[in-house]
Amino acid sequence: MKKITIFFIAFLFLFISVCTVRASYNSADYRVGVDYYSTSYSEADVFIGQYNQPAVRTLVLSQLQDMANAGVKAIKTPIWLTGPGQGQTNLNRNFPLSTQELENISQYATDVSLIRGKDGNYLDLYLGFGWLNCADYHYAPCGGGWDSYIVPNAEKTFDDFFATIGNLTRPDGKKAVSLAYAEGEVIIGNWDSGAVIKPNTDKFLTILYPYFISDANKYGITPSIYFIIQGPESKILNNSYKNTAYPAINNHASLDYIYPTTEFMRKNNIPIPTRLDMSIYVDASSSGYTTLINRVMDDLKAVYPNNDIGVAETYYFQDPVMRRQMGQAFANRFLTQGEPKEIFFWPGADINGGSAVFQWPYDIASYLPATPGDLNVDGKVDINDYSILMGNFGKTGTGVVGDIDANGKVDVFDYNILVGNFGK
Ligand SMILES: [Ca+2]
Ligand SMILES: [Ca+2]
Repeated sequence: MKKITIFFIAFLFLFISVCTVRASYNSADYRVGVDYYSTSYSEADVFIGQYNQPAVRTLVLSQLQDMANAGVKAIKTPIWLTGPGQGQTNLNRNFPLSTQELENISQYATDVSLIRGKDGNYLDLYLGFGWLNCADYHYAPCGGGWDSYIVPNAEKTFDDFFATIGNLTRPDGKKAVSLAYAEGEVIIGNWDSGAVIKPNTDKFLTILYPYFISDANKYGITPSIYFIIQGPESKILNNSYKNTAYPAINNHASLDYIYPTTEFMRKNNIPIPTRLDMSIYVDASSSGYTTLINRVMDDLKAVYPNNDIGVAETYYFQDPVMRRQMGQAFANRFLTQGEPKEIFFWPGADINGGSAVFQWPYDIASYLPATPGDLNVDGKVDINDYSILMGNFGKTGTGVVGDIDANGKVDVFDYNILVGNFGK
């Protein structure tokens, strides 16, 4: 009798576990993209200004196809406004954009729109502006400052840009450029010293961003800006964080830049993008990226329960182990919780001290969802993963390695997933 009961309970357990294996987020719906602006890691090879050179265009096209073949779903390309007369390097673009630059952007968007991925999908293309030198609205150093220089040149830039790319469509009828960012990493707020972190961001959001939105809407292109989450593990995991000005982010230190910014937008009736996009540059020391990324996503979910999340930029570590850990931390979070829906990594010399030499092609696989149960993210589910799971069996908490279904405990449900994928 006893034996039968135990057998029955075990059977019931297995039955329930089969019925509840993971939340139903499909790995095919997860979108990995690249912040792609240069044909190498170097700013010297930023391509948009040289796109009318056949050799540059050919190289860009082959790299785009490589990325699409590797599973990339979207490309995000920044355009840095700087000039005129600012020593036109490959990075710097005129402000407003020149006719040649607009032609290059149009040709590039058209070219991207014809590239298909391995699933037959067309690539989504996002374009966004960066603001440097004369175009740097934070300090408005040129030609009479904000009102007589920044505003008219920015408005002309937006008008010309949307008139150039606004009507381009892909073969499937969708927009060649589906989303445009007016600016990235916007911050309303002060340093601890009291100085404003990014001066004139309030003016940008109240004057220029509504103009940008209006232009984008004329063409049915999604207008957006993105925010930033950054900091060391000691900040992100600080459970005694208090913010007297914004108590809504008490114990959510990761939101110390984004929340004051969205509050400013809300109070000034500036549309907040329905999908909140942001750079996520957090630095693990001892806890690892799974814990850190889960914490950031938990903070976002607690404070912005109704918004989808997109990661506009994150690290492309030179170290392949770290790279895979962070890529998998995002992918696993999507598979279990449905967010973030999309991440872009930023390959560039500004990461890890500027001496990085990245081999082409980019390591896309580390960012794509791995087989559930591949706990040490080495590309296969084997005895090593089994040992990790057994070592953590019974442990509870957020982001414990082995909690494959992210229900807060390493248990028989996780065991069944791992065993079911053993050898894959
Ligand atoms: Ca493994
Ligand atoms: Ca579990």
